[in-house]
Amino acid sequence: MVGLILALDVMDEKKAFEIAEKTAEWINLIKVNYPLVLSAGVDVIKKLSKFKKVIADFKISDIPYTSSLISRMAFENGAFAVICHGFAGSDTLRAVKDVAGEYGGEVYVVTELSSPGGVEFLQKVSNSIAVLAKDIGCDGIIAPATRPERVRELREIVGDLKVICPGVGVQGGRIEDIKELVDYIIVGRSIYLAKDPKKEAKKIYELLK
Ligand code: BMP
Repeated sequence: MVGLILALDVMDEKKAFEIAEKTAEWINLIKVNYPLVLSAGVDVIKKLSKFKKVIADFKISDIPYTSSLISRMAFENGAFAVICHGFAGSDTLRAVKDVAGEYGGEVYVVTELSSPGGVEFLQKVSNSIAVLAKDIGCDGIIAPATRPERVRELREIVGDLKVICPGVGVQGGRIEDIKELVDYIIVGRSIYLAKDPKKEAKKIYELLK
């Protein structure tokens, strides 16, 4: 079955806990990004980990040294995985992977963004990024639910690496178009902006069966 990752891009810690608690039964993992970490502090990762394991989506894309410091912050504070940008290159990916290895953590690599701008630059190199992620031994890639044909091609490249797809719901991606190709989907606004986040998470969970 495809897993459901809740993207908790809210700015208020209390609200984040509320939604995590309400939806915990129907989600597999939580993903935090800058909006929550910058407003609540990096220890929010540890606090949320009591509900589900947390992926730190810092889209790491700096020089290797700085990237390794960012990765260490994520893992020291309880993350089980980090997300980095593949365009930063093999040295950065290796640096992030080395740090992850010290913590038994995982590394996921963005290929092309799910937003329209993802085709402007990233799409031209996203197949090569997927090859790199596989060669370096990362745990998986982030691929765009908004472009199922690209998810198919990227899946073929990475084989049994995990494929995680954001872009379902508000961005226009549809579960039925990618379900057979992916390991996890990431859903944010459709759940945390819903009147009843628990009901919405359950609805999405059922669609993933
Ligand atoms: P939403 O379901 O509200 O569109 O949120 C999607 C989440 O996935 C956001 O946290 C966003 O940063 C992330 N994301 C994305 O939407 N597209 C990508 O290509 C990569 C991402 O990490």
